[in-house]
Amino acid sequence: MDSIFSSVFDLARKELNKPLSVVVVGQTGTGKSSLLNSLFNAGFQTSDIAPCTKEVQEVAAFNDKGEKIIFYDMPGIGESTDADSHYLSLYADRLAVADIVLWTVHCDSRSVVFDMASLGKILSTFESNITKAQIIRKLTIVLTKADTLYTPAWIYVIDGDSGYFAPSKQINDIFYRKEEYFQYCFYEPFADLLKTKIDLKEQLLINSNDLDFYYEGSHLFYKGFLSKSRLETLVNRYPSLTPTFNSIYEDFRVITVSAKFRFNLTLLLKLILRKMSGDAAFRFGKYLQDGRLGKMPFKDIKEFGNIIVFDRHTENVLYNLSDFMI
Ligand SMILES: Nc1nc2c(ncn2[C@@H]2O[C@H](COP(=O)(O)OP(=O)(O)OP(=O)(O)O)[C@@H](O)[C@H]2O)c(=O)[nH]1
Ligand SMILES: [Mg+2]
Repeated sequence: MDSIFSSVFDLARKELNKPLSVVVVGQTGTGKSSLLNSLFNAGFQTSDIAPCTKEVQEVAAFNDKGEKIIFYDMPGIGESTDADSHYLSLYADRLAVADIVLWTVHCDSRSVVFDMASLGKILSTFESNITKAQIIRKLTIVLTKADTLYTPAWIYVIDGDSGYFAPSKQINDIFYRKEEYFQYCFYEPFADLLKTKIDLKEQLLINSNDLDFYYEGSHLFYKGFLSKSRLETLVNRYPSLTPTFNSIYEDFRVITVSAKFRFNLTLLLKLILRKMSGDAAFRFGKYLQDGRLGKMPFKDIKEFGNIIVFDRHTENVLYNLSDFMI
């Protein structure tokens, strides 16, 4: 009896000491290693040409108490059929135990067949629908390389010798619609598996047209994920449940980022910490302070001035952003 008790106790202690973990997966070249380099100076090798990361590698975010969140950078899928079957089984192992999974997709892509087939293969290794649903709930879809959408121009907001990038309104509108599109592609196939219990502190009369709600016994559940437009409708209709709806939306969210412009890195980390539940956002709050993850010195951004105007008659450079001083 004693030994059973102590082994249960050991397990519980192990579980408590287990660091939180985030796994970064997705097709080769979508910028997984670059994202972790921008977030935590991971120093991971990246490649402009060919599949790069071949082994799982890790970097940790520490707080002042020495607690950590481990981020695992995974090899990218899509390299070759043989490599993929090995990588997908690695993905399945890691997805089962991770707290959060970031699935990266190049923001300029619109094809989801390969990603969805890969996700399907991973899920098929788990029998129970409950496990499948748990894994889908861990997923956050990250649209990477947002800076590659650049007409009209991005805005660099300067404050002293540092600043941050913001997209123009037109690009922001494109991100909004892309996020809705990818959210639908990734989560809709699993909508029947996803349910969130709604705590009802006050009696709520659900409109009979709201088919995404249902009762199980005396408990009210929301079925599936929430799109941005559906979120707005529900918040207007049932304002007292705004925090609940926001959190359902964030559980099944798509977020657009740029490792190069450090765009939305603070929001991404905020989302990860919130999804981890408990007080992770408080414990690792130093990473979120004053938007520091999004800041870039002006001297670094000058190299992004990628248009040089050259006059062929005078053979002079008429315009080169990297020459500009402030
Ligand atoms: N413009 C732009 N390029 C990026 C960004 N992030 C990564 N890249 C480029 O995309 C290419 C691939 O980046 P990696 O970080 O090696 O991609 P990966 O997903 O780790 O690739 P694998 O390790 O092969 O799976 C490199 O040329 C990076 O410089 C970004 O935010 N913007
Ligand atoms: Mg890599």
